[in-house]
Amino acid sequence: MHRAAIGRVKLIFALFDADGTGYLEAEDFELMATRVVAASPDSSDAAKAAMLAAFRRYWTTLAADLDADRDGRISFEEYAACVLSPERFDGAVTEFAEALAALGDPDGDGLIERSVFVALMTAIGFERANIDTLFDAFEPSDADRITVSVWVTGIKDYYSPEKVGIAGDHLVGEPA
Ligand SMILES: [Ca+2]
Ligand SMILES: [Ca+2]
Repeated sequence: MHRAAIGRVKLIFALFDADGTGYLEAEDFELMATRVVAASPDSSDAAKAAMLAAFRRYWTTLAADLDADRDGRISFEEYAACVLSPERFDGAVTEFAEALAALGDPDGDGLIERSVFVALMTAIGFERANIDTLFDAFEPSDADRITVSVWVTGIKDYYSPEKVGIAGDHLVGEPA
């Protein structure tokens, strides 16, 4: 696997371990869902509920497929196996991507302002400088907005181990 994909997997594991125990557990996903929803005060209750459901589905999908030793938590070694069969996570990742991007578009015009993007990505735990670089890589309009569909695609690319040279690699923050 390409180094960039390994970097993406390491970073997302570290961020999803929201409580810092060194393992992914159901509590991590509840905690992160709470943070992300709190960062989107203008979103509808339905959009917030969809985000929470997406986090929970993502966790149950990971737990069902990757918890090799069945201890109810996922170690990094267990998580890294997700790159071997990414197609098994397509549905959960798509639901997650669509729910997150929808939170970024509370007024439903299909566009996401930089400030909203930064708030959500900061809630997930990414570095501010990397968030801005990613937003720029999505080629925002003159009004500094990106489309919901560009972000959805960007999130799905991030989780695709075969993808190299993608915008999401800016999040990993290795020296250029
Ligand atoms: Ca944890
Ligand atoms: Ca385990």
